[in-house]
Amino acid sequence: MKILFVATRKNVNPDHRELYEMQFMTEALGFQRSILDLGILTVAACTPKGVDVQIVDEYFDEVPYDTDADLIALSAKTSCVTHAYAVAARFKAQGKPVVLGGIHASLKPEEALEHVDFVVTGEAELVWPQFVEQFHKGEAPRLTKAEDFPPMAEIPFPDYANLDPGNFLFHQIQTTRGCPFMCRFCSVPDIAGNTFRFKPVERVVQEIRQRPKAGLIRERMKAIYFVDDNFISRTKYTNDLLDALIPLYEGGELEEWSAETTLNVVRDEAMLEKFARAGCSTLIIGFESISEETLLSMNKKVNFCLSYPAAIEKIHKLGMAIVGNFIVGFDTDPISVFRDIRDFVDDNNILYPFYSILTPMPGTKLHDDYVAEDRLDHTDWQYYDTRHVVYEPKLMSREQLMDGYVWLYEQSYASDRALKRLENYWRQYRQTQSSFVQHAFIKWRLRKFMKTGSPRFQHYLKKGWEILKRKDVTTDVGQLLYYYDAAHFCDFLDGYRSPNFAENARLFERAVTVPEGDDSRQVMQWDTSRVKKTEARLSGKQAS
Ligand code: B12
Ligand code: SF4
Repeated sequence: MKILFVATRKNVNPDHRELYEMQFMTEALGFQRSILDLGILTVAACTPKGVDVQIVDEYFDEVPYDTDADLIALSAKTSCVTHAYAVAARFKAQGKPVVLGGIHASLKPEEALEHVDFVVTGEAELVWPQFVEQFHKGEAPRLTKAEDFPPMAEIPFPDYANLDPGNFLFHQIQTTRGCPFMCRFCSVPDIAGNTFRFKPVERVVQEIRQRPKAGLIRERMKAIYFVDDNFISRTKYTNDLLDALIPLYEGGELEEWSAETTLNVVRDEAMLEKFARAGCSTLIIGFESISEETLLSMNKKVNFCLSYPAAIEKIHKLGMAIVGNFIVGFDTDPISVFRDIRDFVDDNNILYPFYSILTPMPGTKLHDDYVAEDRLDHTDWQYYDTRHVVYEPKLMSREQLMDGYVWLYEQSYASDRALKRLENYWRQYRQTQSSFVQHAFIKWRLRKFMKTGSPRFQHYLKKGWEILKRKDVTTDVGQLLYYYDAAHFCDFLDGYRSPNFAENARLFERAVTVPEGDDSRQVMQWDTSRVKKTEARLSGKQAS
């Protein structure tokens, strides 16, 4: 028996972009893709021995519709499910049975069954081997539900057998699953459960050691991405893990890495120092909003640990950069939100802001609220990708939300102020300078892009390179390359501007942050008594 696993593309149109795909940067460095689909590689690894496994990643290869496989296995998050259904339809038309698993099918199994022959919900480790055997005997039920979470020690290492490690930039590793917090916009507690589960530290170490290597030079360009929802799940576990990572990093067995954490990471300074010593170069942090009212209305109380600026400063001082996730379009977001976030990012030298449009994903409390209020424009899932507006916001128009999102990216990445932020960051915090060889290599790789993109991008390319030549700052060509990538992404985003973009942009600049007499949206006020006040005010609001 043979199973073909297909990791489907998010965007079927190759001209469409996502910032996290880092298309420009990966191409410049000679990789084909930034990040793989860890889910499908993990399911492939759970397949019983004796079954032939072929994995095709649509980002690297065409889907082989003429395959001799007996079963086609697909995985999809909500925003890619529309295309996954189309791929399934083509296979089904040829009489090939298709099974779909992953996040979207787990949240919407009945819908998925209208498009595929079989659906397997939940984490695959325990149920997939059983499903494959039943399928082999012709006895597989159309819907199989994983009733339990698998023991973390038994999660197999992802199956990289078919994949050339020289083709992808980030090697992904998961150390924990689940999250006990209940942020209204987030699918994680529903999907992965509301308690933390931990992979034994020794198994993580083994997974790091056994990862497929791309050769000496390419391996040095790669980085590890810990995909946990919250890397600082439990202090004891995180400390143990960091203690194990430090010797790996110091011994050259682990390259620089990034991880997602909450802002609480700064609370324990000794632990924060261990992050830096273990090779963490970038912390990915869900700030989500700079308004306490918004955070409370979304139940993101985990962010009320310290003032944002103080927390950011602590991370920067240890030489780590920040990917700051911000969401726009909350009901409490006034039109000034775009300028306020932009200024906050610049003032605090957040190196890599990542902006999303609020999207009520299925399975979240937010989704239930929008359905109850009949506020969703549609459920065409391909647009549930945080890059499209799928509802009418309360304090601005749909068009302004879209323009504000595009404007934020432009301001933060494709403007002179973006390069200024990069320069400020380098001046204040960068400790090591990239080498002459790295500069020369990237310059050589960039030569084919020198005449591409908009005039704005061209100006940016030149200006960035000038800063790199400066002797008075500690520069990093890799970070500049990321800025080029994001500025290139902005060229693509320009296609989403409304005809009123210029007018809206003027409005964003001028908008009043705090309406007179209302200090509830004062930004960066995070002391406990204040939070309590806001909480009481909000519950009063809800009660009335
Ligand atoms: C790492 C990550 C990313 C990475 C890598 C994504 C990728 N292609 O793998 C990047 C940064 C690129 C990313 C991007 C996005 N992400 Co993301 N991401 C995650 C994160 C933190 C971990 C995912 C992961 O690797 N898990 C580890 C693997 C092993 O788990 P898994 O994929 O779920 O697979 C298991 C099961 O689902 C099942 N399974 C999976 N496939 C199959 C197939 C079959 C046949 C079977 C039987 C079973 C099965 O078995 C697997 C093993 O147990 C999750 C949070 C989470 N806990 O899931 C969010 C998450 C998946 N992302 C989310 C979102 C919203 C996005 C973006 C839209 C964000 C954006 N602003 O652009 C994009 C969309 C990406 C896309 N369309 O592919 C949401 C998805 C919600 C939803 N309903 O789809 C999540 C759940 C986060 C959240 N807070 O809600 N993401
Ligand atoms: S947003 Fe982060 S902290 Fe909140 S529930 Fe999701 S994973 Fe947990």
